[in-house]
Amino acid sequence: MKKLIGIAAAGAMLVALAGCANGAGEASGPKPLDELVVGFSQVGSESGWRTANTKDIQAAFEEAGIELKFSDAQQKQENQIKAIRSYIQQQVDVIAFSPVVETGWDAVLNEAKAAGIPVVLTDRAVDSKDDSLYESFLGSDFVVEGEKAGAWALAEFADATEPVEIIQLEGTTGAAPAIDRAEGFAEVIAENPNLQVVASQTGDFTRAGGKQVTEALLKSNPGVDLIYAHNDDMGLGAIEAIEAAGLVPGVDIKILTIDAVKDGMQALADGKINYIVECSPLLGKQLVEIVEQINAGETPEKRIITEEGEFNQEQAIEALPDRQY
Ligand code: GZL
Repeated sequence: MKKLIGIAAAGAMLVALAGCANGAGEASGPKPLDELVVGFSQVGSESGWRTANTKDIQAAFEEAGIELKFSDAQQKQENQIKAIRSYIQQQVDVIAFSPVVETGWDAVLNEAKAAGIPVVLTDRAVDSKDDSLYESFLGSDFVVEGEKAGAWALAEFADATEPVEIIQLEGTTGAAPAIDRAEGFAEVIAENPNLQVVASQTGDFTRAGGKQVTEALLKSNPGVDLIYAHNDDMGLGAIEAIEAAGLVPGVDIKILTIDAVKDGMQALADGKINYIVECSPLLGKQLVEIVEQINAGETPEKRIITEEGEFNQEQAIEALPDRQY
């Protein structure tokens, strides 16, 4: 029986990719863009990055004249699964989402596949072994972002003769950016055994989380030299905690973050953050292009990695006036 279901699901997906399925799994050929409906499940609104990402995606679909059904999961996987199931019920043409964590998606993605609805991953990845469950992944290479952060730390403390104590503020537990940014950073700093992560805890990508965790970890690690935060928002929370402790952020304790959203770049320009690795939230235009390709019966690239840079204080001062987010 299972085999039969598998064949039917595969058939439905093949039919669906020859232009968006009409929900009953029949190929209906390319639809006019103003008849397309896309269901999008967003992680939440936990950070400046997320706000910019949401705005950019909504604006891109508005501009393309494609209907976007949007749901905010408040960082809860069960809310994303509910939203995806609702989009399946509504027989949308494409489902796109940013998975809050890597695991636990196969069941609902198989339901979308059985319904003949193509799925696109944006921003974060899933750990599914079956990559037929999604058409494309569009987002950053978070391991590379961690490696870039590690390379700056190596250079910044190259002449250290004493151990360099590092506190790591992790993103959401189980989220691809948290897992990969930690992995890339650890790999690179291993080159200098003086650089030691003395404490690592999740601040859940929020400013409040970054502040709370930093307050606690400063007490148990008074000699910390560097805070490596997986995003600007937790780094901004760390600044508040450092100042509350009567210390000078960026001087007494250096701060290294990832994202490069406006508030983070302003803190970098002010010398309170020392270096930022960029992670672009501007995925809207490319997501629309992927949806248009699927609608036209074309096969999008499986993995589309966004271009991004890195900033020191001088570069932040220069970039700030034109910063889109
Ligand atoms: C990265 C994204 C992360 C950002 C955080 O692509 O998933 O989630 O780095 C955001 O700011 O909360």
